[in-house]
Amino acid sequence: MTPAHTRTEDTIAAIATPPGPGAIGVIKISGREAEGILRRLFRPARPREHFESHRFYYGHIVDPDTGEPVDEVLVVLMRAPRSYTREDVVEIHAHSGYRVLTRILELVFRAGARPAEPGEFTLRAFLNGRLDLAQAEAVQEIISARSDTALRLALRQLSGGLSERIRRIREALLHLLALTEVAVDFPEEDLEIVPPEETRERLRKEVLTPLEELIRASGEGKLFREGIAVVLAGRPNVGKSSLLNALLREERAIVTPIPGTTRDVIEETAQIAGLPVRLIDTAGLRETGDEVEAIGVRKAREKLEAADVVVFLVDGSQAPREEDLRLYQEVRKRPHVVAVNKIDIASPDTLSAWREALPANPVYISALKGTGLSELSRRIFETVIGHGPAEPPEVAPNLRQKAALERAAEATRRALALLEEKEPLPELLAVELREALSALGEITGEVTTEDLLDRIFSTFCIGK
Ligand SMILES: Nc1nc2c(ncn2[C@@H]2O[C@H](COP(=O)(O)OP(=O)(O)OP(=O)(O)O)[C@@H](O)[C@H]2O)c(=O)[nH]1
Ligand SMILES: [Mg+2]
Repeated sequence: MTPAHTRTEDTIAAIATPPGPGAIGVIKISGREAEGILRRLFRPARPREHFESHRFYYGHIVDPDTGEPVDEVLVVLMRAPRSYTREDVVEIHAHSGYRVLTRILELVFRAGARPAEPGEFTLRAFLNGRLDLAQAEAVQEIISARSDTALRLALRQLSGGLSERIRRIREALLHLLALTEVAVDFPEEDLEIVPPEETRERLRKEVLTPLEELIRASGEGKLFREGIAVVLAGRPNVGKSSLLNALLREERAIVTPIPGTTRDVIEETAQIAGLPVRLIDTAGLRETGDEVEAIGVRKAREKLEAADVVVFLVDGSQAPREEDLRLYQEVRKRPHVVAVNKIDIASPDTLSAWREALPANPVYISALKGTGLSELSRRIFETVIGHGPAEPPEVAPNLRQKAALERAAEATRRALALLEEKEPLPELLAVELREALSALGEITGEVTTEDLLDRIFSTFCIGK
């Protein structure tokens, strides 16, 4: 099939709301036939010749062949260019039932539209210049945001936060490229038009440093967007499930004084300092003859391997045992926080024994009473981010954007290396600056390929 972005002449349509019964379901139509299709299928409650843009009209969708009403609806026509795609857009707000919506959609197709491909509405918004590529990607990120912070980051990207920074870096590069090209064209003048030190200084300050900041922000942004996996591990009965419940503020896992209570992996999502966290409670780690528990222990070890952070829990009311220390050797290979639990019933003796037994600086908590939990949260945050809870980054490039930023940074570093030489060749310098520019162009979409567009928009849902 020809890729969607080469068929922008077509009028496209799709159901824009999630499937399933609900109060309203929306069918979206975009393209030059949109208004014609509306006129063929919609019978307004009061007959009218003209539809004003951006106004709701009440009436019925009617099968033009039989005259039979299909549903009672509200419709709105948004004339180009004041619409999401910058084309004429019609929305039909019908009742959300599977059969109702598919019947209306069939009528819309019969009247001249074709099914929209995933992300095709947003693709058109991009092709028609309403959004740049980074903003188009932000649309998808808004939809899939799983925390308040992720949502805020995506909204900022949609309103052009990232694009603006890229634009500034590109401008600096373009300026330096222009100067370099003068040097290529008038070699007798040499690079002396601009002394290499000054070019170097500007490249570093206006290009490399901002690029490196964005690359770093991308790493943090990913954590805020996708969240982290925190595994609660330790011997049986140390209070892992109690801690899970305390952090969730809900009785999610069964807690009993019997060692070996949890046998399966329990996962729940919470937020720690704005970070979406998957909390994973596991079976207490021990040798066991019980077949079911043994499977649980195996699963717990698998989870340990995949954790972003392990909270290694010990029972502070009992003296350290050799098993604890052995388990700790396992855990310490992973990013971890040690938590000494049950401090509400621990004696000073056992607590100081723990202090000596463990090399790491533990957090003292009581899962039962809820003490020490904010300190524990802070330490979890620190372990993954490398510093304490702070404002998430202003903008957070995604993986695709990060790869392009890294290419641009590499080219900039090569340019800087060239400028270290005694007589830098302007031709070579220009090559690197152009490479950096083209990498940045891929982020906002000045430079695109069919492949790139397909890759980005095929991850969208249909109707967006
Ligand atoms: N006093 C006190 N008791 C606690 C604390 N945390 C847990 N307990 C008790 O310790 C016992 C075991 O708690 P669980 O949360 O089931 O322990 P677990 O680590 O999940 O145990 P397994 O699932 O068997 O591995 C229960 O009786 C809890 O009430 C605490 O901070 N203080
Ligand atoms: Mg448990």
